[in-house]
Formats: sequence, C-alpha cells, structure tokens
Amino acid sequence: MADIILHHYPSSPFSEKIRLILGWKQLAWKSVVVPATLPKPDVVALTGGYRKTPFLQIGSHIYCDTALICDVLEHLQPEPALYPAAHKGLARVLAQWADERLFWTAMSHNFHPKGAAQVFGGGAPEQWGPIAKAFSEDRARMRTAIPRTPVPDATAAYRSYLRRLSDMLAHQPYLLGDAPCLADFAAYHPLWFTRTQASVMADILEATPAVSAWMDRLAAIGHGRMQKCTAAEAIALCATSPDAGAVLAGEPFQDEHGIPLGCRVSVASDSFGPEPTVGALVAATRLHYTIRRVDERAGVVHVHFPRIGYVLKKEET
Ligand SMILES: N[C@@H](CCC(=O)N[C@@H](CS)C(=O)NCC(=O)O)C(=O)O
Repeated sequence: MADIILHHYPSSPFSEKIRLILGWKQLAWKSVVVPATLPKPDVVALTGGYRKTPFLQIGSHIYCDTALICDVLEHLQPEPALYPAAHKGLARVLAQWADERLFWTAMSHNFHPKGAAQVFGGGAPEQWGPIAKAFSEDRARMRTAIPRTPVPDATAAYRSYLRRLSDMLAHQPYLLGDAPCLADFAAYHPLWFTRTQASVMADILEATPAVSAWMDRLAAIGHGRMQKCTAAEAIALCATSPDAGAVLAGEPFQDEHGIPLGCRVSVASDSFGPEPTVGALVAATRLHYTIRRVDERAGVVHVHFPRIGYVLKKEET
C-alpha cells in the first residue's frame, strides 16, 4: 500500500483526533505540516479548494474530513475497531455531537481573552493582538452556519458537557465500554485543546477528575510511527502515483440529486469552510462522494468527501 500522509498542524484539535487514532491502530504515517490560515497553495493543489485541517493523502487520493478519514483508517486496519459491533450507531452519533456541539462550545470557552492571549503567543496585547485579529478574520469567513455562543454561556454549557462525559465514565474506563472507540477520540480532541493549548482555561476540567483520568489514558496512546515529509514531496508523490490510494472503491452508485456520474460538480461544507472543490463526479456511494480533478502540479487527483455535512451541486460547464 502507498504511504499514509496526514496533512495537519500541531495545534489542530481535529488533527489530534486522527494522530491518536493512527497511534491506536499502530499505523505508520508521514506528516506534512500545513498553514493554519489562508493562503494554502500546497493544500489547494491537492484538495482543489477544501482548506480544512486535517486531510489524508494516500497516493493520488485525498480524503477530506475526519469522519471520512476514520472510515478509511478502519478499512485499512480494522482492529482495534473504531466502530465496535455493539455500539456502531451510538459511536457515530456521539462522535457527531462531540465534533460539532462539544467542539464549538469548548472553543468558545478556550478563546476567552485570557485563553486567546495564550494561544496566540502571550505577552502584551499589542504583540498577540494582530495575530489574533488575522486568525479570527480567517475563521469568520469560514463560519457560514456555526452558532456563536458568548463565553459565559459556552463555559456553562462546557461544564455540563464535561459532567455528562464524567457520568458516562463512572463505571467504565472509556465512553462506551472497556476499550476506546470513535466516540472517545471525537470527545477527546476539544478537551485536549483546552488542556494543552489554552491551559489557562483548563481549571474547568478540575470538577470532573474521571474525565481527566480518561484523557490521561487516551493521551498515553501516543501518535505511533511518524516520519516528516514536505508538501512538495507529497504533491510530487500524488503526481507520480496515479493508480494508488483508492481505499473505498467498488461501492454502488447511489443517486439522490439526479446528477449522473461524469458530470462537473462542486462539493462544499454546509457549515464551516465553504470553499468548494470542483471536478467530475466519479463516485457517489451511500457514505461518500469522489471528485476527479486535474491539477497543474499534482496531476490527476481523486478528492473524497463524506456525504453528511457536505453539499453536492451540478456546475454549469
Ligand atoms: N468536520 C471537519 C472539521 C475540521 C476543522 O474544522 N478543522 C479546523 C482545524 S482543527 C480547521 O479546519 N480550521 C481551519 C484551517 O485549519 O484552515 C473534520 O472533521 O475534519
């Protein structure tokens, strides 16, 4: 199999979700560090427009969104299972709550002015202020349908969510039983950001020691075997691996839009990061879309998206 390459950056919570899963599944991977804000020319050479972090590359196939990346990793390495047979539906539903509601609530709490000062490097407001301003302008352009919760309301909700997680951990080491599953990795990453990147805001974790102990267990998994790689190397690898990396191929076509395969389409997020990826629709299965596009530097690229959370549209040619 071609190498697994994760395009990510160290402080990205969704990247931490995938780094831990790679460690847990003991998969070797290559690491390309991407910028946290636009412009991202090397990212767009591979994705065709999608700019969110992380994304996964295998050969000339690009897998966008951690929900889809989890499916791909489960396919490549079924054990240990992200979706345990007894809790398949529950694990996905809980993960969706965590990736959306818990994540945005935790982030509003984390970005209290005190937390923001730490995240953006500390010191006097004149030093970190301009960096924070550029970052929040970048993120504001991405937030097409994400509710904005004032910090005090977010802090109160975050506290309740932590208590709910703590209740789930009262009689078992992980959220759905004796072993970690998708729900654990999804609920962990927003809390990881509080603990490691905005630690001045982490006293909120003190009221739920069971949650802190669960976080310690997950952190101990580590990130597995990682090797560094440059964006230029990853793009060159894409250009020279036209047949490698099709992990989810062979599933039947499922049409919900009246758009036949082969049409020129766009796929874009329905809530955060609206930049579309445009190309020919080459697969629309029960769970995902694939777009084929040609890039000057990366050559023929297949870009994959989950169906949930993404909007497919026919493009005028
Ligand atoms: N639903 C997406 C969310 C990813 C996401 O929002 N990632 C953040 C970083 S943790 C992001 O893309 N921020 C903007 C950026 O990195 O350009 C997923 O599961 O991958």
